Amino acid sequence: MDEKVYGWWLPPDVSVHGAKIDQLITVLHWFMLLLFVGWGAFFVWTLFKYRAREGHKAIYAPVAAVATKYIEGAVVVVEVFLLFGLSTPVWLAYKNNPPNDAEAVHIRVVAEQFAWNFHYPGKDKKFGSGKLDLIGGDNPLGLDPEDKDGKDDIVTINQLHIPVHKPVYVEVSSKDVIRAFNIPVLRVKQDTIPGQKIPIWFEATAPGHYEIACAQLCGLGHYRMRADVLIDTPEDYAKWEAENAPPPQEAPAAAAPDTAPDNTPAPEKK
Ligand SMILES: [Cu+2]
Repeated sequence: MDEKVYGWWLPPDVSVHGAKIDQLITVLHWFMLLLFVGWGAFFVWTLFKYRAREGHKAIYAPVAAVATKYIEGAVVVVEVFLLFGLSTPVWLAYKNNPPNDAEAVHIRVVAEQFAWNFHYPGKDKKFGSGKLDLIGGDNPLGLDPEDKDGKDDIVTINQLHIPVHKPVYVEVSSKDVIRAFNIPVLRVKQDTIPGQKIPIWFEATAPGHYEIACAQLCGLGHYRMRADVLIDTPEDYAKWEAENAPPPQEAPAAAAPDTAPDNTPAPEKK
C-alpha cells in the first residue's frame, strides 16, 4: 500500500458518492471554524474587558444582553439547517438507493478480535451457511462443508478485493463486540454490531491499494485492525476470483495431498 496517498487533509476520494460527503464535511468545518473564531474572540474580549483592576467591581448577576441572544438563536437556526437541510438529505439519498441486486457484488464482512473476515458467495452468488460450533482457526466463519451453496465460497482475512466501477453491497457484522468498518478512500463507515447484518454499499471509481481501518475502539488489539482493500480492474478481479475459489478448506487434504490446489487453476464446477 502506498501510504503517501494519505496527505494532511482528507484522504483521496475514489468513491461515487464521496463528493457529496466531502462537500458536507467542508461546509461543516467552515461553520465550526466560524464558531471557533467567533466564540474565541468573544472569550478573549471578556477576559480583557472584565479583568480585575482598580475601581472595578465584579458583577455576579446574569447580564441582560440582547445581542448574544440573537447570535445564539442564529447558531441554532444554522445548526438545524445543517442537520435537516444538508446532512439528512445526503444520508437519505444514499440509504434509500441500494444498488440493483443483480449487478452488485455481494460480500459479507465479519469483524472479530482483531481481524476482518470477508466472505464472498462465489460463482453461484449464494452464501454458504455457517454454524457456531464449526468456527475454528481454519474456518473463521464456521462455514458448513456439507452446504452446497458454500462449496465455491471465498473467505479471506484482512484482504478485501472489489472490482472498480461496480456497485458493492456489503453486510457487516461482528462476532463479539461493536466495531466500525471504515474505508476512508471510499467514504464508508459503518458500525458492526454482533447479531446484526447491517447493509452498506459503495462503488469505486479507480483501481488502487488502500486501507481499511476499525473506527471504533474495540479492545487492546484495536490498533492492529487494519486490512487491505484492493480495488481491482475487472480483469484482475476475475483473475483473483478464479485463483481463490474454491476455498482452501475445500481441498480434500487426506485424499490427495500432492495434487491439491496447484493443479486446479479454475474453480470446480458443481
Ligand atoms: Cu477496533
